[in-house]
Amino acid sequence: EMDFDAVAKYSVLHAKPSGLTLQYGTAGFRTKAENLDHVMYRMGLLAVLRSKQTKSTIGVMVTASHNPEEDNGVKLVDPLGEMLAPSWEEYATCLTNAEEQEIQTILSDVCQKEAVSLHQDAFIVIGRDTRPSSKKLSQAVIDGVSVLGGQYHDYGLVTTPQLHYMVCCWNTQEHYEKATVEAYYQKLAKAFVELTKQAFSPGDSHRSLKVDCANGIGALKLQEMECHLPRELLIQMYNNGTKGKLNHLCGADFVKVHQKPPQGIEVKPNERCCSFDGDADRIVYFYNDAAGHFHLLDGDKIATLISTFLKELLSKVGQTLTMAVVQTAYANGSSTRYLEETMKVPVHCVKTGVKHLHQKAQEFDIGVYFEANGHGTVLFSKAAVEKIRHLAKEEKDNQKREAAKMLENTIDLINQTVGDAISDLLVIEAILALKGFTVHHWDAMYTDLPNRQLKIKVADRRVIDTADAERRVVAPPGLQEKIDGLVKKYKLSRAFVRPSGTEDVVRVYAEADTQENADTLAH
Ligand code: NG1
Ligand code: ZN
Repeated sequence: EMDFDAVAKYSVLHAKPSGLTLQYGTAGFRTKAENLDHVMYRMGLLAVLRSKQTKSTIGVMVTASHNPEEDNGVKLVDPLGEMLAPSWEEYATCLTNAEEQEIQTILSDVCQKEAVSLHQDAFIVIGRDTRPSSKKLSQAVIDGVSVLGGQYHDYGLVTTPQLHYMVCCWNTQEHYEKATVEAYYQKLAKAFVELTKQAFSPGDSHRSLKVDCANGIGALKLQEMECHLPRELLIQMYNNGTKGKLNHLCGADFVKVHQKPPQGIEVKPNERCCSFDGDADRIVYFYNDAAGHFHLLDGDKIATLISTFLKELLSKVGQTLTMAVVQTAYANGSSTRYLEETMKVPVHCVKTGVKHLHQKAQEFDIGVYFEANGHGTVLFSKAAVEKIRHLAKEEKDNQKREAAKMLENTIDLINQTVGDAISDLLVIEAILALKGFTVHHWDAMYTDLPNRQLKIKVADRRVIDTADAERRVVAPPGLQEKIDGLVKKYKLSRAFVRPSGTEDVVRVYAEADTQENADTLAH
């Protein structure tokens, strides 16, 4: 039975500001922190129902990722560490916008529709980023969980991908004892050391990497990770949160959108640098060349590096596992072309939002997915993992067995639940070390087409409707024809518009043969 009196009593303590409506978007709820207390409480309630229904541990992460420090947000994490199922996103929106007296009815409706058995136990794991508002907001989540009799574990300060990983551990019988942040570091460090065994030889000079931590949680957690890593990898951290403001003039989103280095870090020519975002689920690399020109190595470059590496290993192992790269419309046209034509790797384009990429990537033995903004990971099918583990142990041919072992360590180094800046960093550093690549070698795999992204405020962004993985507008009528007309004026050009799922803006993307043309086309 649900204790409706208690639900009602606590709902008053977490009152909804009147007139406020919010939507569970691509990354959960996001808005100014002061408007989120009731959302947190209600997501605590909903997480309990989802946990009872799935008979699994559910995660609740309090963060607004790359958004300003004054913002915050919350998302629910489903049993295997993946994003919340779409039907439940609707319940989340409905519950969040309900008036206090409607809450009970909505909870009852969800229980009925989803056949939630109320006597089932519920277990919720909670995490939060370093925003000043996050502690109090996560306490509101705990209130919601507790009022419905749910049990919980509060991981406190963790990166978003760490929380996803914990949820997955709790729900995988054999692994639930590994549901600690310390075990996460140990697993990654072990895989990294074994994977890079052949790369670092004694007496080698250090491979150094400068990391812009966006003044966020990534700084704390990378510091903890670093204690477990071999000394050959020299990580220097900047924007560690002791001075600057979260995501302000720094972080992966800033670097990607502005196409320039973050503040707070001195970038010497040809030095390899990277930026995390505010909750450390995104990473982009960058460097300045000898002439002082800035080069960005975004999610597309990362996907290319990783898929090239995996393809080489697969051919050494002599296995015909299916592999594909999944991108969105924001992927640079050059990357798609390079993957398809030079690497002969199939590429699929899906709608923006991690859940769409994740879902598509699950269709292959090995599915590499990255958004251009640096969010991504690699998924290995259960069958592929079993095959690779078997070969790594039993294969008689030395070379094949060694390649299988490297694949096995790569699998262990990757956080398959969601994009993870720390794990991605280690995968990239391992591959660069093994290949003896400088950041310039990596960058030279292909040359990005000049591009521009803009965001525009309109009265109602929902009037824009798109099709074909958001690459074409179907409403309002006439808009696509206008875009087509403009695109025709430039060489190597492409452009599209779509309403953002996380901000009240319309996003415009354009690429063309020169930066000037890309800019003019976008504008
Ligand atoms: P929206 O606001 O729907 O474009 C943005 C990013 C997505 C994804 C989500 C979730 C771009 C163009 N869009 O979505 O890729 O990361 O935020 O954080 O980068
Ligand atoms: Zn993020």
